[in-house]
Amino acid sequence: MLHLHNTGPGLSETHNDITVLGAQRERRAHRVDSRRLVGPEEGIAVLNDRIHIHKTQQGTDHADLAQDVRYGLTGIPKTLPPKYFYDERGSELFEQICDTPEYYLTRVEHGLLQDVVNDVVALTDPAVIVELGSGSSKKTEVLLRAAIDEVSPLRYISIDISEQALVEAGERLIRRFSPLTVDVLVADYENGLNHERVRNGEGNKLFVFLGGTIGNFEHDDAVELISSIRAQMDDDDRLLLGADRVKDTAVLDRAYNDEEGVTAQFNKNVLRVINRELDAAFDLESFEHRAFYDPHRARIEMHLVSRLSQQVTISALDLTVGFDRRESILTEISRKFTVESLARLFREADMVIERHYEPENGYFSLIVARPQ
Ligand code: AVJ
Repeated sequence: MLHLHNTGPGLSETHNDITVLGAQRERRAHRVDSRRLVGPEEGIAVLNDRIHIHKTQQGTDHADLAQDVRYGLTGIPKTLPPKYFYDERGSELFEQICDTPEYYLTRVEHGLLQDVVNDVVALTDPAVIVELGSGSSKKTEVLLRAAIDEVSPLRYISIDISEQALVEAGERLIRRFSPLTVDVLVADYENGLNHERVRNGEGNKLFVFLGGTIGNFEHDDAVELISSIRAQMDDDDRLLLGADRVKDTAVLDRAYNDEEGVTAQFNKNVLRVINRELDAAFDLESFEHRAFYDPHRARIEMHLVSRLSQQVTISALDLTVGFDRRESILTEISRKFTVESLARLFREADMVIERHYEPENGYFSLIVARPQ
């Protein structure tokens, strides 16, 4: 039996997916090498007992997309929120970006985490790990491996809007780690953080926000997000945050303009999502990918630039959007930090930096912070 904690209306729409996922899990579970599992009753029951999937209706909803797209494409300048990149295809493309030679972030963060993880675990001694924006949870394995021990059970709560990536990762993790239980929250950050699974539960919590995704938020929004994490923290809880650093412009520009063009496809994927979900008529060929580092604002800006003057209809919104030639949509900002800007960020969120780790080249930061 798959445990389903519904926290919103409209479950019937998604209920079928969940059932199918359960069925897949059972089929796959037969292939699990039972020697890798601990306890007398191995197999499906144990596996299913250790993973719980929770869907919150908000944040993954159609109405949100419609509202955000209308707002973003009727404003000046035109913008779209980056969270809509990540449908199944977009999440796969992002995984591919991480493997490009130019995109150093994932590799540098992963290596740094491996170097410091024992120190982080000794310092934070977590019973529950709550991860925001976990995606495929690959880096999290490093943390789980270090945090898990045979005596005390470890709970992993992953929060992401990309359901497919999340459930696959959860299944992988319960097979790989024991005793570990997994709660998958298909939700945006706000709804995920307010979920009863996050609010309740005993033992030290370690909140985790990796990958440099904090850079997607304008300063004030980043302060607000960290403050809302802080609002869920007790004195002994900690936040582990990864942030990309200001560095040579050429290195940054390259990371968002890979030779193979994976980032370009990822960028255009948001138009596919809108075409599919809102019955729109974006011609992907008529937009080009543009990403550059703005040193004054210390951020990458990623745009989709219209190659020509054109009108695009979005049927579900009853809307036609006009583009001038070379007019662009800002699809993502990715802010880059300094030691000082990070200190300020945490200070404004009423938190204290307890550890600040960086590799020798200073390319990336991992920070452990606690409530003030
Ligand atoms: C997942 C938000 C950290 O900003 O570097 C990668 C997304 N965009 N290439 C980033 C992204 C283009 C990525 N984050």
